[in-house]
Amino acid sequence: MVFPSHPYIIAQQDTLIYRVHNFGNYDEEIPATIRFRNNYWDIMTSTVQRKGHYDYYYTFTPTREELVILQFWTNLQNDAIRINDTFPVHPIYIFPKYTTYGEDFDFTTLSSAGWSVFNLDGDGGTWAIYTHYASSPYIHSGWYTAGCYRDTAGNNDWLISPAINVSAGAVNSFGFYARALTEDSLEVWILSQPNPDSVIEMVFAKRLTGLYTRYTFSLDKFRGQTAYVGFRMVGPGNGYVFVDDYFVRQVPLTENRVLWEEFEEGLIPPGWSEIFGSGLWLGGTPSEAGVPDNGTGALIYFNSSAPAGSYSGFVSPEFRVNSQSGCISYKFNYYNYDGNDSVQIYYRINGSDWIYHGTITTTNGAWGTIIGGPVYLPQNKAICDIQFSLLAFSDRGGSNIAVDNFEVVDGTLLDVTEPAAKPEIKILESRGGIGLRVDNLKKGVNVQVYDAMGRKVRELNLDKSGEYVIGDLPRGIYFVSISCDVKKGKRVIVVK
Ligand SMILES: [Ca+2]
Ligand SMILES: [Ca+2]
Ligand SMILES: [Ca+2]
Ligand SMILES: [Ca+2]
Repeated sequence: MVFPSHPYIIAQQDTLIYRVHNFGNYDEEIPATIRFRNNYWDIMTSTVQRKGHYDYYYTFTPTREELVILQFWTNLQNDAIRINDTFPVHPIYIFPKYTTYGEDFDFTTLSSAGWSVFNLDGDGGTWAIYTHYASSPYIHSGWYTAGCYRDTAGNNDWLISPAINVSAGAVNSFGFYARALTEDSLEVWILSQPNPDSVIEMVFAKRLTGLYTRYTFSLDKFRGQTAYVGFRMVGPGNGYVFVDDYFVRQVPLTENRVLWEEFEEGLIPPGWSEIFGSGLWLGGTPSEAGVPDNGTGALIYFNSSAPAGSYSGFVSPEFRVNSQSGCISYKFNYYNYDGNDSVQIYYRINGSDWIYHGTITTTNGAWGTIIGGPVYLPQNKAICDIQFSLLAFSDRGGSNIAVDNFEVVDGTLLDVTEPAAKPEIKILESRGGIGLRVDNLKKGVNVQVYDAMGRKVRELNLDKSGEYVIGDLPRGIYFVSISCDVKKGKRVIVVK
């Protein structure tokens, strides 16, 4: 088998070559079977001449991020050596759409691919490429993986990636699969130079188990800079840590976009994450989501069959904006056929508390477009780090909520004029209740309080600035929704 187009990336056409050799003394017609994922094809090669070979080309265009199983075998009845007729099971990894660097560690050495290794503990064990063999199937894809062997006296071994030019004109992220032999610790750092002395930030520190797990991280706080990713094996080890199928993904940004996501991976996209819930936001095709095809491929959806009141946040990368306009706006495709399930839209600036910006419910049987904003940025800060969150609530109904083509722009998407002094509502914890302080109010606001089960427990309309207390609430966690765009407020409240 020959892999001329690796790495394999969603939406890019790929080719595999199955090469049938005939080492015998006679020309042969050789029946063969190809396995791709769980599909099998019986093929008859044209005549394979004695001492010659025949190339069978298989072309495909990947549509989701996944491990694909390949296998190939011929079927000569009278062959004396059957074992060499089968190409062993060979998993290839399909990288995300817009992968600009995909490393399966299968056809290279670490140094020739631009990776550097620092064995700072000075023992014999460090990062290298390890192979798959029958008793040690430690690869994620192909036959090889990067790995680090322990030393019982302690480990401080770095594997540092090639340089990443974190583009100001792209949504930048990286990801990888990692596991331990049994249990061992791995750290992941962002570096400014290919050297362990130049650490900027630790993004990951975890005791890995023996299962390969996908981890992804945004690089959009480093837009316009050069970064390196450093994998560090730490602590006394039990065996190996392995890293395979590392990638850098850079989604191009056009016009005034500052964030863009198409959700083509069939998984949580690189750099995005889920908070509060687990496995309630899912990637997939429209049919997997149970929604009509909107014509733009895969999407992300919220499982509304979860117990009523279940909720989960779907969080964008934190992305750096050097705003020309002083405000941002957002837009996405949305589908929610029926029920009492809903999505609350939040954003935050420079790591502030989450700020509520609106609630969307059903779309009456058709895909709709949600447009929000403008969201004004702090006037004294030209560069801001921004993040969005979609907090969805389940009604245990059958109709899921689907989202696609999420975009944030620098500027406005609608011709909306906002008042100069923005309304501001501060939410305060108050014994047995929730306190509100309201300033700069020009038109009425509607305030709704939900309990942790998603039930609305209070609603009030405020028409002037001042202080208010929503009292007589049992102890617990409450969500506070406010109907207009306000500057700052703490939205998740614990009543004691
Ligand atoms: Ca070492
Ligand atoms: Ca591999
Ligand atoms: Ca899509
Ligand atoms: Ca629904």
